[in-house]
Amino acid sequence: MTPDQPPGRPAGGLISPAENTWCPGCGNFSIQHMMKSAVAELSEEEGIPLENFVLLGGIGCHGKLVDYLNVNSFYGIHGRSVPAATGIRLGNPDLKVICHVGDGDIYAEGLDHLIFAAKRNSDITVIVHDNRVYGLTTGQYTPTSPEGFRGRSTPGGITEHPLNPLEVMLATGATHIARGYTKKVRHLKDLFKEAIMHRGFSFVDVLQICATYFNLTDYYNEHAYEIEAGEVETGRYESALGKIREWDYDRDAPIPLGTFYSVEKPIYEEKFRALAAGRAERRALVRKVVGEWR
Ligand SMILES: Cc1ncc(C[n+]2csc(CCOP(=O)(O)OP(=O)(O)O)c2C)c(N)n1
Ligand code: SF4
Repeated sequence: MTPDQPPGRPAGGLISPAENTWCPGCGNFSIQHMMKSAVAELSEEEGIPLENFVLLGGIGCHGKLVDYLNVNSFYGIHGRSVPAATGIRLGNPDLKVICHVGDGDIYAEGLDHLIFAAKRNSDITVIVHDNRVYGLTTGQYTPTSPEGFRGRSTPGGITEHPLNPLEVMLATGATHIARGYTKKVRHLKDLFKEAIMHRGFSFVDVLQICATYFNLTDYYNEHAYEIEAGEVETGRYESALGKIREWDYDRDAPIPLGTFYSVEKPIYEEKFRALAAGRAERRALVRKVVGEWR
């Protein structure tokens, strides 16, 4: 962000001048523009200064988003941006910390970090660009690729069943769980805003079109539908689980989009700070030890 942008006001300059190298038709464009709009609108509506948004990227096509938006940002290593996000949020409670991760990045290399951030109810937002393929490395299968998927590393088709990431998140303690689709952009923006404003661990799996290695546009257009108000009781675990299980990322079935689960619970960063408060002696000792190693 440039220093002359006034805090708290959406700026036209939220798209950075970095050269964009995504393929034509890539769903990442929708995510980029809807995140830009979500940040700008939340800044205006909620009075959040633009410099209080922090984006983290994983490694892959998805991660480039953090270069393309003119907002404070940080690249994690492959699958490891989530613990860095928790650290940033722990260090500064005023920040809105948003991770943009890939399905290979976070459901394979980084799954442990995702699970533990959800378990802790860390007050961060995780947006998964779920194109169900490793895009940047040219088309290998990921944990959400459907059974039989023929990719560069599996020309005979994979013999594994995909995992349902929403079910994993519900089981491990995420307090806000949603799914969007890159062809339903207004809906996607609303999901982003809701997730960012949720207090606690919020998770949005975005069905993202990879135009080059796994283009599921026709399939999603035919199967995806928006959940209507009252169709799921978002405060009730069993109701959310029933809706989440309508589609298992494999079989032919209607694909619900929207918010499945949203509850308030104490957040990790506050509990941790409360624990550390009043331990001045210990903090001084830590500083002394760190100082000796400098
Ligand atoms: C630990 C580690 N393993 C493998 C790689 C190589 N690598 C870089 S990007 C990538 C695939 C990224 O796929 P995904 O997370 O699905 O993101 P996409 O490119 O589809 O957005 C891999 C395997 C790496 N950088 N680090
Ligand atoms: S390979 Fe797929 S995910 Fe990567 S930029 Fe191209 S269309 Fe997008």
